[in-house]
Amino acid sequence: MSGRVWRCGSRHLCLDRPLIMGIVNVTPDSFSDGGAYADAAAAVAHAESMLAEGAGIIDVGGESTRPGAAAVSEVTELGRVLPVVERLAAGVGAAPVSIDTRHPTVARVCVDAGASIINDITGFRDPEMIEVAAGCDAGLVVMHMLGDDPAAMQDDPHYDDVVSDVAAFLGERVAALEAVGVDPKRIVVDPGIGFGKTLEHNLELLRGVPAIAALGYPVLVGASRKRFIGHILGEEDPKRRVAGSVGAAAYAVMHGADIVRVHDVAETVQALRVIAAIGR
Ligand code: HH2
Repeated sequence: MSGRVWRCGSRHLCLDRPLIMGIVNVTPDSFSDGGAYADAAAAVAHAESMLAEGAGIIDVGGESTRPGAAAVSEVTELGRVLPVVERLAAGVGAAPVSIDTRHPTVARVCVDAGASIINDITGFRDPEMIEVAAGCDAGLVVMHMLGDDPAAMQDDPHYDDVVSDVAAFLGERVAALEAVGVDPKRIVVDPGIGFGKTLEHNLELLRGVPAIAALGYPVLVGASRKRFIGHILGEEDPKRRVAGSVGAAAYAVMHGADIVRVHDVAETVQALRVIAAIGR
């Protein structure tokens, strides 16, 4: 193992090879798989099959953040994700579980229940989220979202220069975490594909992965099945954007992403294995 590791509680995830984060949306309304895994047993079974296919992390979310999705209370969100986190974290030789939430109580309870990573789409802007991060040892995904309201983020997004604006935001959020004593080795940054971005912003951010990586933290990219892929392909149905998503993940990895967050694990594993074989 090289020196490149992501510290997530007692785990040290090796970043010598790209890691795949498999998505489990325990929601009725996620943009591409809403309702499919809303029940805990279905969500756990889906996670187990993604692990068997080669996912190194399972990301569990209980709130859809697609533009226009209904906000959910913390109680509802916790009721969705906690049984899934508990069951996955208790599995023998369990893979790391990430909790995808912007709500401090949900993050804290799930870490206590065994989640090793907090994935906050608002980049730990909430002071209570910073407290939760400082009070635990979990890995942290610090993501960029334009503004703080997913319902409004796609209303005419503007940047001076999207790559440098996003990098500056991520640098500032990481500094806020380190200022309260968070170990930099716990931190991963994410440009937040689709979170307050036009098609061209998303493409610039993918091209800009090396500039995001220059911040000095591992980079996570989540492009899977997103609308920009639909725009490029003229494909309305997110489930029919798999090959396009694999293309985006492959591009991201070839330009320095360490972790890709995906719905389609088996297909992404295939692509990354071929890229690794050629690269060697
Ligand atoms: N994208 C989504 C949710 N969480 N977390 C990170 N770190 N990066 C991302 O790009 C990201 C994320 C949105 O995708 P999905 O979970 O599939 O949809 P929904 O928000 O509708 O549940």
